[in-house]
Amino acid sequence: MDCLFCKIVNGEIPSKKVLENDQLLVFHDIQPAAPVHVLIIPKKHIASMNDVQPEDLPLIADIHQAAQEAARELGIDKSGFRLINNCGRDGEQTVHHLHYHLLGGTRLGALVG
Ligand code: IU
Repeated sequence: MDCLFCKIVNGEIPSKKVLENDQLLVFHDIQPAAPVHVLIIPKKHIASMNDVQPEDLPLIADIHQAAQEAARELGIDKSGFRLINNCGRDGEQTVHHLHYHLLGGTRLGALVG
């Protein structure tokens, strides 16, 4: 499959890894939008949040746990962070392999409100 993040999972494309287990990979975004910007991805190819099936839901819980662990590892757990999923065209999703952006290291500003 011609998926960039599957190639990162397979090691065909190198990445700067933060955490890895059997199900998930956390690595630094190549174009950081904040002082800390990593991506949390399932190793399983799921195209977008719209494609998450009921049997994938444990993975979504694992992603939240990985976000906590990565935040601790990267020293942003106390100051706080933002976890974002972009889905589909209007969500500006550019890589069609489910991923969550973990951003922090500065005051990020309000998105709403
Ligand atoms: P998006 O949510 O699909 O818009 O985010 C894709 C992200 O993947 C974006 O922040 C890119 O900088 C990032 N990325 C990457 O880390 N490595 C790559 O080789 C490519 C994109 I292409």
